[in-house]
Amino acid sequence: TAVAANGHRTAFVDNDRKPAGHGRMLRKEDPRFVRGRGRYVDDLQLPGMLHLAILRSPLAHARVLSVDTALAEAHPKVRLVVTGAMLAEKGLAWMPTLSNDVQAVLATDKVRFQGQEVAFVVAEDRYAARDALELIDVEYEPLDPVIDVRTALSPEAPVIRDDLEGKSDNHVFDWETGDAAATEEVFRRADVVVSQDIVYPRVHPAPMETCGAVADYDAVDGKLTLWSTTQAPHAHRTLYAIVAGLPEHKIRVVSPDIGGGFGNKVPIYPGYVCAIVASLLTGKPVKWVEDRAENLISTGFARDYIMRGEIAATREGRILAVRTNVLADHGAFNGVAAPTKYPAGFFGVFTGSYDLEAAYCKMTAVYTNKAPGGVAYACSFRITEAVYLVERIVDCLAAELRMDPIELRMRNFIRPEQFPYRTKTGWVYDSGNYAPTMELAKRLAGYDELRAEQARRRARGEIMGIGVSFYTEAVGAGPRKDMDILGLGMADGCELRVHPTGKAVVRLSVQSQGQGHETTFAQIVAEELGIPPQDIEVVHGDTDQTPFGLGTYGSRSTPVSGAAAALVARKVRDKARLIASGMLEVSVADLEWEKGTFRVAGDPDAFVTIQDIAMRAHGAGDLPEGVEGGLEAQICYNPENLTYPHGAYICVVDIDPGTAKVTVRRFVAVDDCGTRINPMIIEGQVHGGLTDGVGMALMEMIAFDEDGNCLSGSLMDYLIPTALEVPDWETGFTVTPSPHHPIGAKGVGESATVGSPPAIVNAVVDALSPFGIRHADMPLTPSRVWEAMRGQPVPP
Ligand code: MCN
Ligand code: CUM
Repeated sequence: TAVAANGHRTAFVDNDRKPAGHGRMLRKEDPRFVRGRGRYVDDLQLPGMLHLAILRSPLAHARVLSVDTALAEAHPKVRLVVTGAMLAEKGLAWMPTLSNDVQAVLATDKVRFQGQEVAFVVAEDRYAARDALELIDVEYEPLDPVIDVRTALSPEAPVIRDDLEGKSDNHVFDWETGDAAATEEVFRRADVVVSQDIVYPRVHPAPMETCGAVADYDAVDGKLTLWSTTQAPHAHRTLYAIVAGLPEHKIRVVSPDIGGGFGNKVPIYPGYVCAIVASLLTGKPVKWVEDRAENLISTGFARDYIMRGEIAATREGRILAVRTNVLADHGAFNGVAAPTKYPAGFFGVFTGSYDLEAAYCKMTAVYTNKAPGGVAYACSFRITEAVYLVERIVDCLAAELRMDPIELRMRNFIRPEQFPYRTKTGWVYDSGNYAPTMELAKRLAGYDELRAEQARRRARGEIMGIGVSFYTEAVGAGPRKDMDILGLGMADGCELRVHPTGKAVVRLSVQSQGQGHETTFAQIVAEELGIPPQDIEVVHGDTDQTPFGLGTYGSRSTPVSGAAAALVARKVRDKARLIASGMLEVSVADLEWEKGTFRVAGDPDAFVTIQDIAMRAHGAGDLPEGVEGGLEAQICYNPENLTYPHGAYICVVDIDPGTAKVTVRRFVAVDDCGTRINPMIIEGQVHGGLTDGVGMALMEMIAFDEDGNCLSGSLMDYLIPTALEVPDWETGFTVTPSPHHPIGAKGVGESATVGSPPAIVNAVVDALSPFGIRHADMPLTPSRVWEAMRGQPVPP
């Protein structure tokens, strides 16, 4: 293991030399991925399988007058054509969304966004299915589209959701948090008040693998198997049971290898339901896999918040209050996958990492003629938007006070002795120690020297910026009493079985989309039981094989299922202790546990290993009174609270004065996710999230023209970063364990995506400050930066 200059271990420990527990370990799943042997939904080939393709609306808002399928049905390879009207006859034209709204499976009355599902074709091969789409003749009556969220609530705006009884406007919900009056009072007496309009544009997770499903209904035993790209197989199964009226035990949802989810694979999409309907009607397995354009224009988008941020402070830089007003664009259907009580996700943590006197947020959500979604793209349930807001507005305040942005943050951090800390919007941060994390980032970046370099470069007419951000996230939803999705409480099961020879299998309710659960969950159990991770098989993503639980999103796997895995292993260890006492003929109190072995206190030669115990548990020998055979346990873990990871980021950018192109030259990220299970995987998660941040800050946006045509339907138009656009990431870490998690771990899967966009934007704004710029909206493309500079030469 090498130690880098930043004090950071860079080498990994060879699998074979790391017998058990936490630490760097190559991923158990990678041998199959690097050999091209992953099995994704689209790899599935079943005998007699048919292929489904979806006809999508070319218009953003239009009445559907007629759908003529005669020519498509006459296509020799077509087996089935289904329209919204046909689904309506079966009561299947509409389905519930995860936010208690409804969404059209296939349009009946109107189309409400470009790309909406209108009809589907099932054919012998996927080319024929696609070809036959061209043969369907749909007559539309175009309606005025509602595209600008700012005018969606004006009385003249056409009503998008006239399907909802009594709906006479485009309003989805109002939501508020904090104390309006107390905040107003603080703002009135503050020395300094800064406000800024801030847009977090609509972006898209754009996972490498698009969404898809294979549905296989067996009419003989009445069982439906659905292989699908889902991050939450159990929750989806329950919903299918409710929608399709099938008994739940006759539905099996399998989520095989997934090529990236990033929240895009949380919602239930019409395509999944269409595949199920098609299999029920044809009696054959049916595959539906969307293409890139379909993924970008019709599936779960992210963000799309228009925010006004206000911050109040003393002249000395003591932050007193934060206030915000948000207009949220939810698209045509409210398809946000957020806990029922949290229509704006966890946006309520917009007070950030600071100890304030008051805070208030008012939000209005509206329908527009755009694709549904909203909670996706490593958002930690909208904490991306919250952190961006507070970290941008704190920088605006720093500029106003002419104070260093790190200094301003340090003065206002919640102090370590204040944890557990209840924020002014009611969130209880479990643990944190912010100043050392900020200090470490400052040291790794060489911050003071960077400022000196910036001054030298400015004098030479170069445009360099340094940006800082600090985030606190809330990840690991439940507890179940506070959080549910469609009435299903947010808790997670786990089962552990140790076989006679001491090999184990652990079954999880969460599902990896690339995060490496097969490795880290084996490590969690290994640490508790002393069985090497290689001997622990992780089973996930199959409702027939795993206990019920709510799935992977909001970085909840480690905080919730990770806790379940540790506790189930401890249950097994408790039983193993009883068996060991019988084997060693001593009382339980005389046994000492040392990873994988029970020893008799004071007698080094008297011990049994967990493997010996496993054999005895299944063997012919006697077990102590009252102890059943076998070595297994199960648990359903209901978290006490969320976990609150934090981190400090520093970004250095250079802007080309001739082209206005921004280059991220350096990026230092110090993350604190409590106890670290696998540092290599954590770094991978952080690198991925930082890359997302560069994408959002500089390149990515789902844009529409005034007719509602999506202008970002391909990766030529929706730019995502590659290795060429990102620097060599410089990472560090601090460890502040969660007090309520059995191993002290907090989530990390979305941290860097949450924390990095403000650091990059703050760096660009810092670079442009000599031009009198205080804010510019993402994505900071060359044209936007050029506009901000107005093509001016660098001021002296
Ligand atoms: N980990 C660890 N020590 C910790 C915390 C986490 O070793 N203290 C490890 C975990 O055990 C896991 C990984 O890091 O292997 C991420 O853990 P966690 O933070 O619990 O997040 P989840 O596993 O719940 O993953 C979900 C999260 C989300 S919500 C999005 S969005 C996102 C992300 O993960 N999508 C991803 N990272 C992704 N990474 C990949 N490759 N693909 C995606 O789709
Ligand atoms: Cu919000 S994206 Mo992740 O929680 O699946």
